[in-house]
Amino acid sequence: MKIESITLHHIDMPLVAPFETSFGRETHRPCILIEMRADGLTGWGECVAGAGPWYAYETIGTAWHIISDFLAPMIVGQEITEPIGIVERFASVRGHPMARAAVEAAFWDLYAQARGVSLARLIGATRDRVTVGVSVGIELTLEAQLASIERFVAAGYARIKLKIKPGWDVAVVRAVRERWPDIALQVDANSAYTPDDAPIFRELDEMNLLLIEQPLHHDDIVDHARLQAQISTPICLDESIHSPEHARWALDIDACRVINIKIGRVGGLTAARQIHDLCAERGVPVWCGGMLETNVGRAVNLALAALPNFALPGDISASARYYHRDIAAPDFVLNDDSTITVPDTPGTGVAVLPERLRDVQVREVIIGK
Ligand code: OSB
Ligand code: MG
Repeated sequence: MKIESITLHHIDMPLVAPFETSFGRETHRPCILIEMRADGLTGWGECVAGAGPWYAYETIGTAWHIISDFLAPMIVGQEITEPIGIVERFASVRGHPMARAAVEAAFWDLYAQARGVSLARLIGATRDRVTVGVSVGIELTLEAQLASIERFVAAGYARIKLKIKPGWDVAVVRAVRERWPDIALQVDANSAYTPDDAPIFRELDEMNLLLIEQPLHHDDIVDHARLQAQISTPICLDESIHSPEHARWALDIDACRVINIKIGRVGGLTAARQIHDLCAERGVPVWCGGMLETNVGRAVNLALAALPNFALPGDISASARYYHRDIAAPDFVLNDDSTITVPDTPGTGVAVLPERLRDVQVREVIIGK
């Protein structure tokens, strides 16, 4: 396929409800959509870099710069036959995984469309529905927190992930456990703690959690290994795993017993599959994380989460949990068994709606003709 053009769309999506983590409260989700044209087809990819450098160093601004000034010019006008051709061309770029992943995703969509198969089938999916949970943001009071969880439980989510931060941890988790003694529950600290907080994790260790996600520094594996040795609840790494190499290093020193795979954080679908395969070989379960994606990114997450070693529920909730009007259709809905159906039409299985895109677009640039 000869890549004719790449268009970057910077959009800003109002969230259905504010989403708060240990690094802040967000009411809007900006993102960059990549529109790639080749052979009369159009592929779409979503860049999950945020408004500011809080979850990761990448932002909308850095991703815009890296994609428009470096990545797009490397491939526009080029004949590229396989997704690995994109990965190889980008191999000289250090860092900026979310920028690389977005462009690679648009190519995967094109590639699957050209073959007339769904992305899920193309990458080796073994199921047509994936089990999902919901990542619940921090609320201003315990009462409001319990009420928000209640709404998600009532909506049918069988696994709840609570965001925790210093001062909002043991007591909250205890209250949730008392109210829902048997629900599948896990927590995510987004790197808000230090090794001195080990006593907090020993208390959480008594609360029958599926896992504790990224308790310590966002680039650490050594302190996580020390903490894992003190608790029996599996530590799950999110922020610390930027590539298949990071995954291997972390597993080699027992820094975690579960990995949250996010396509953007690890630099693309190819790398995400490699981490999945490595973890499968080592008997380590993985699950698919989320970045409050639009339906464009969510469709790719669903394809990935349909691989066999995605053994734990993903942070892939129904479209309505995030946005009133998504920029792509169809919306994803939650089935009765806390699953979401994996698209089975060619490509990612979602179509961008031009008029909705126009309503939320901030800027656009075209590279190529
Ligand atoms: O740490 O998993 C995280 C959202 C933005 C940044 C980081 C994280 C999250 C989530 C949301 O937890 C998961 C979702 O998309 O539903
Ligand atoms: Mg996380």
